Amino acid sequence: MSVLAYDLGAGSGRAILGHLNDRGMETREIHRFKNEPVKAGERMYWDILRLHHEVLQGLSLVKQHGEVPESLGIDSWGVDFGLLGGNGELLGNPYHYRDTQFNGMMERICQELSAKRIFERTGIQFLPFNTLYQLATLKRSASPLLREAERFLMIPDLLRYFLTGEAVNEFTNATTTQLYNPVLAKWDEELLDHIGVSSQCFGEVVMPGTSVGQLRSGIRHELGLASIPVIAVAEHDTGSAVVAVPATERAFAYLSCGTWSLMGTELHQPAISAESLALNFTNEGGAGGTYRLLKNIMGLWILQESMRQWEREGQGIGYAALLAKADTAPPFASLFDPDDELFLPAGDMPERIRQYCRSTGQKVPDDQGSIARAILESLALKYRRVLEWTEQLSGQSFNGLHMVGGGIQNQLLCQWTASSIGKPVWAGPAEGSAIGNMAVQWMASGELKDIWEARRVIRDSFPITEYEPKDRSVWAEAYERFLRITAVSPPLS
Ligand code: LFR
Repeated sequence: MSVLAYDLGAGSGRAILGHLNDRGMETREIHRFKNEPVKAGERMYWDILRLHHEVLQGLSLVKQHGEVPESLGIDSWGVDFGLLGGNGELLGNPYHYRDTQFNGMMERICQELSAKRIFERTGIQFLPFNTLYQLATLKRSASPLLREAERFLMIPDLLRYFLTGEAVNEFTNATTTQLYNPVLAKWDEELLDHIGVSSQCFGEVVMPGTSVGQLRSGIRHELGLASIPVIAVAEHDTGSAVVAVPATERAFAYLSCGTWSLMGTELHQPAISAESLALNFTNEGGAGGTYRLLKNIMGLWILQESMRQWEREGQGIGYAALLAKADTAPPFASLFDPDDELFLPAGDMPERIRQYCRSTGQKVPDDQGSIARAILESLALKYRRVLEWTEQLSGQSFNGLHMVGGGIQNQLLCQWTASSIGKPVWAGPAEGSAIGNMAVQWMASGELKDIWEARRVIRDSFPITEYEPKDRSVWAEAYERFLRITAVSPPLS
């Protein structure tokens, strides 16, 4: 039985067809497209209509391949949204979470309400771009969008709405807003009241696996397609990725590695405590009654954005060539905290890294290889810090780390991560989010019993590469230095 998964990342999107039979799962990429943010004036937007167009394009390619999927699902990054007006039309273009208009709002709202109160109501980590702060910014700048808005939809909700005409909010993504109360199992009226946004805009929240409509007839006729049920999967890409972690043990640690690095473990209820607040961990909703106790780490964004900067300067370099240079650059010459807020907005990353190194009295990396090496080593060292915190918070100890997502194609990063944490890394599958997206569709149709059967089938269907730690003492020494340089302390303590 085949299903179609759309997985939209911050840089690109893909449509992947999955087949499930006695031999396991097989995937076939049908369509891959860019997802480039667009700057207009002072604002940074997502090109949402282009994304809708690419979704339709995917459907038409599926038809050309002679395939008829039994269902489809869409997952994407979290926090961002569109607003519908009274006539059901999209108001404006969704803002990109890295738009600088939201700067400073998290601090303001935390001062007004206290971080503790917000965390107790949501269990969600404090990131300056959470929907809570985006909406507060729009409200306080008297955005006309909020005056007209009647319906709030997250990015996959919105794309699903374009396909089906049904406006429904999905649970995993809803939790990323920091406006959803997992204890009360509903949108948090107190937080919405505080920022002055009407709770009327926020609809019913459905669980992953819910069937939420059929392709609208206009689309079916235009593309000559049969009716296809649209499933609300774990629509937050990280939620889908964690479904696809091929773990055997119930207590496992993962690192979902793409533009962001998301590291943590899976629980059955949110861990809302003074400790998780102090370490700024999150409790995002997952599929099958799970929660992800995890922390965002800035991830390969810093490397990707460095490559874009070099491109702008006419010094563009390919990924493989850059990693080869990083491999031969001097080790541990310059270390930095990837989660310093310096690295959040788009811009000249190599210069920001140099600035960080200057101000911490380190060697200033001047060539591409040294910069790439500094990024990858600093990420690997930060992973150790966050893995230790995950163990501390969850009271578990892990004998290795599962890495999923496109970032695992970076073998240097996988190896250095294993060396840094002193434990094996199991890397795979690379298309974690798309595969988790499919798994939820098969769970919805009863083809897969539950998340653990899904994980077993995934483990048997896709290659997993094991990396063993190397150079333990060198990495242990570097870690001590990393801790001193970055003085990595809980952001909210
Ligand atoms: C990863 C991700 C993270 C979220 C960030 C912004 O793609 O979904 O989980 O914190 O993007 O939405």
